[in-house]
Amino acid sequence: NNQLSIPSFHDITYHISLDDQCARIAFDRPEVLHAFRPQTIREIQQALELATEDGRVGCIILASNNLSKYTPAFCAGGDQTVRSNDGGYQDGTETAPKLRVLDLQVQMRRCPKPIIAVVDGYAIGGGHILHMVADITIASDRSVFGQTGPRMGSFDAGYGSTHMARLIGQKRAREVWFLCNFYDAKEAKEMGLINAYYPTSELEGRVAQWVRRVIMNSPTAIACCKAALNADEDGGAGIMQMGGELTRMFYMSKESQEGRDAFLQKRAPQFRSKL
Ligand code: 1HA
Repeated sequence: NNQLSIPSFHDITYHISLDDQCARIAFDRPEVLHAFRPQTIREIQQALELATEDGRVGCIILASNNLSKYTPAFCAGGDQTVRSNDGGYQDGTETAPKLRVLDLQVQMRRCPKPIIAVVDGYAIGGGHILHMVADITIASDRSVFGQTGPRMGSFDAGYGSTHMARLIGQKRAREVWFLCNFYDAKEAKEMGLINAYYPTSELEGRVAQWVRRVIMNSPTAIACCKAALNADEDGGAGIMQMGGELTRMFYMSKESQEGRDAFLQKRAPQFRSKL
């Protein structure tokens, strides 16, 4: 019995759809446009780990739970009410101020399963970066994209800058950061920031179509494609990720298992390479 127990979350919701072999992690702070505090990020990290390890899950959705009485949003970035003067964000769950969202970005990149960001409304600041770091972004036509850091005293000089430039080009990335303009879904699609956008009423159904197409395909092939696409820009860390996928597959071969068995049986290995 490998049923995983799901912890109780406060700032997010976590669901698995067995029909679609899909986990849905959703921001659940609509009253602050899903701005994230350390607790929010910590919970997403836990949920992402659960989804990654759950053999029933082939695809992971990162979305938000909007309510009609609030402005629709995917995520309005770091919660500025818990931004400390000591170099990070700190709430009751954190013993020191940190930039925990950077760890989440790395976890999303290293997750071997495809992550689809579903953006319905504002994707701003650190929230905008999370959708960029996801593998695929599908948005509603009422979505708004942009960075605000240089306007309110912040910046992301990691993926938020370098990956953005890979997505939309150097000139456009400089415009996004230097001017802090906001862009609608049509502009975001033209720039290459998102894969597709649909009327809000159709979003859920369209996302389900994308998910069904993804889960039809080989999870190992997808994991290796993701690792290779990451390796192209992640340097040594990217090669490590791709190398890890290779090692995992090698461990499944008779040749590799002979090395382990010979060691355990204290004899010389008899390798028969099939290559
Ligand atoms: O740059 C980083 C990082 C860099 C390196 C490493 C780590 C990083 C981690 C995080 C970040 C950042 O995310 S910096 C960027 C932080 N985010 C922002 O600057 C966006 C702030 N929000 C807005 O500019 C506006 O809310 C909006 C343009 C998205 C929407 O405007 P609108 O429709 O007028 O709504 P608004 O009334 O402003 O927002 C609704 C409620 O949500 C407000 O609360 P209320 O007055 O009703 O009590 C508002 O204060 C709250 N809210 C929105 N965004 C945030 C927020 N509260 C806290 N933090 C927020 N980010």
